[in-house]
Amino acid sequence: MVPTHSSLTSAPGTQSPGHKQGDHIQRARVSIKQVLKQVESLPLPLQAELQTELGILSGLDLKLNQRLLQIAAFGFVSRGKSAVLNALFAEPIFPVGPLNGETQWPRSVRWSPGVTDQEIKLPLQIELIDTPGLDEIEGQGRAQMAQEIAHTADLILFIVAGPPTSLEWEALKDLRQAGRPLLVVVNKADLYPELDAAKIYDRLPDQALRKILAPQDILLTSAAPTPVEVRVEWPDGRTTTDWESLPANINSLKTTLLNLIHQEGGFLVALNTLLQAQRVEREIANQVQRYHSQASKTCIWQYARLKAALIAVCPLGFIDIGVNIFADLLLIGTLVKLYQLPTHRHQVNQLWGKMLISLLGLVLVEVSGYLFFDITDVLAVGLFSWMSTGILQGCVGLYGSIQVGKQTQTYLVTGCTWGPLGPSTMARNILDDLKSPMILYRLRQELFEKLNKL
Ligand SMILES: Nc1nc2c(ncn2[C@@H]2O[C@H](COP(=O)(O)OP(=O)(O)O)[C@@H](O)[C@H]2O)c(=O)[nH]1
Ligand SMILES: [Mg+2]
Repeated sequence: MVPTHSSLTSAPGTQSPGHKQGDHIQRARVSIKQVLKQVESLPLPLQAELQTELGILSGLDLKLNQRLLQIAAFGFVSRGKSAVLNALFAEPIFPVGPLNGETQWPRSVRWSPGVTDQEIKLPLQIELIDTPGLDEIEGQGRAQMAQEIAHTADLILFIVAGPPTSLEWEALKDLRQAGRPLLVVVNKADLYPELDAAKIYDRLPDQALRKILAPQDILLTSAAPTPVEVRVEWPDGRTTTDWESLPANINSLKTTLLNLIHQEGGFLVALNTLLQAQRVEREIANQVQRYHSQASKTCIWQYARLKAALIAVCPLGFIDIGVNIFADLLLIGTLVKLYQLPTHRHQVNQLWGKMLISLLGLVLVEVSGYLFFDITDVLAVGLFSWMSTGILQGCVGLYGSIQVGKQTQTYLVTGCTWGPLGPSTMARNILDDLKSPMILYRLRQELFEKLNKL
């Protein structure tokens, strides 16, 4: 049997999916609040430059507070995107028409499905977003708009009319880059009586799409079926013809959406918000780095020169090694204080690795210096040898400190989202909680890889 989105149950003794979802939304809020607080501790001129990022973070906080799940409809022109959303909304809220360009700009509306069943009482608010046809917007603008909305949306409905064309599969592959769960809505099913969702799935041209789509993610709908001609026979014997409009048939889509929202809507909202927060925090860290670039360069050079000078003049190897360790630790501490970004264990090994290499380089020079000094001492050129060894030790110390300083910058910028309350850590916790056959579970591996890349 093909698992459906509704076949999820929590094992006895474990937390119910509803509870977990609520917890993740709360934790995501804490994480975003922490990033906002962190920005408040930055120098005022820098805060003034971060207004866009602050605006996005406040928007994300609001989204979590409202528990708002955003569902965006994408597809080529005239496939029935607006009609499908209207049918879900049960009112003609978005303009529908046979002409191109009825929907010029993305538009959104809050959707409260009339759910009476207590079992599937929705824990979230839902927003439906209508978009212009992917083939209606010109070139670069189209790709950019699609990616922007796709990155904001928590769930994407890709709407086609009848069997998808190869161009539509290509467009779907592009949308897939956003890393959001997808449902393929095959609309205008009334015009294609032979349509079969399983056959459409079998014809999926791309392995990457097959990885994230399951057969149950392909849904047939007739959002605005073509009226049918009916013959009316009057009591007086006259016969006339009339056009009768048929009701929309979007039951499979509605049921799938409601079950999906109930079973994993909270995960979708929390995860998407955290992924956006992660990108914003990363951008903030980049700006912090740019703001402090001169000060950090000066700091690295000062420590490196001081360390090099001390190592060069000090004749005792064990003191050189002590100075090396102490100066590198001091440099790291000063940079951490300067950047005021949260520190964490993520990638810290690479930093210790650089420190170790800096130390080993010096030890190597110390040891070879002693050997060389002993031999040349016998040859009575000791003073020259001692000086040149000192200079070499100083150079190695200088180089080591510059490397440690650079690695500290990378460590602070690339990993600031990995603190205990950081968006990356929180997002990873959500990924750990996903179970098959959740729609998000299919994206799990890919999202793990994306997270770890940052
Ligand atoms: N036969 C049929 N026509 C539909 C269906 N859904 C939408 N349409 C028609 O397709 C045309 C384009 O619909 P619209 O929602 O504006 O498409 P959009 O450009 O993708 O938003 C309109 O004339 C609709 O009446 C459907 O399920 N069956
Ligand atoms: Mg439209």
